[in-house]
Amino acid sequence: MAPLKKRMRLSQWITAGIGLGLLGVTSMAAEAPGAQPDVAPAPQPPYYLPGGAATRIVTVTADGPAAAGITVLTEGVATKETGPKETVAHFGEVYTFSPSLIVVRRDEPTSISFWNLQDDDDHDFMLADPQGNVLMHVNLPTLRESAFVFTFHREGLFSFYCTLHQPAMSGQILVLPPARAAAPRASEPRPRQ
Ligand SMILES: [Cu+2]
Repeated sequence: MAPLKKRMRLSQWITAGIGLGLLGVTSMAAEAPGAQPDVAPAPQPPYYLPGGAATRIVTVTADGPAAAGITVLTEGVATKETGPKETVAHFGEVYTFSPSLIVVRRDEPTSISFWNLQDDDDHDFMLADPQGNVLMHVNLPTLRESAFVFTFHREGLFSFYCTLHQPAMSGQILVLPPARAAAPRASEPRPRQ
C-alpha cells in the first residue's frame, strides 16, 4: 500500500488529537516497509479529493453524469441556539448527517449532495476505506450545497466523519455489487430450454 502512505490514516488522525472517540474504527496494524512513524499533519485545508492509489478505490468529481443521487442534510440535534442547554453543556453541540447510512452500487456514479443547513457551523466530510485509510476530506461550508459524484470501485463498508463534530457526526457508505451481479451464477442450475 505504499502509494497510500502519504494519505492520512485514521490512526494518525486520531493521534493528531483532532478526532474524539472514533469507536469502531480500526487503525491499520501493518505499516508499509520502511514507513516512518512520522508525525502526521492535521487534515487541514487544502482539502482534497481521492488521488493516486485512492482513485482505485473511489473516484470523486465535483460534477458529471450520475446514475443515482442522494441528498444528505446536516442536522442539529442539540445546539447552543436550540438546546437542550444541559445536553450541550454535557456533550457540546451535537450534529448528525441525515441519512447517516448511504447505500450505493459499485461502479455506479452516484451524486451525493450535502446540504449544510447551519448558518454558523462549518462541517466537513472525511471518507475512509474499510481499512481506515482516509481517502478524501472536503469542507461543507455553512448554508451551502456541496455536491460530488462518487464512483466506488470496491465493495464494502466505508465510514465517513465530520471531524468538527465527533463522535456523533459520522456515517457509513455501503457499497453493494453492481445490479447485474444479482443474475444467477454460471454454476447455478439453469432452466432447460
Ligand atoms: Cu460537523
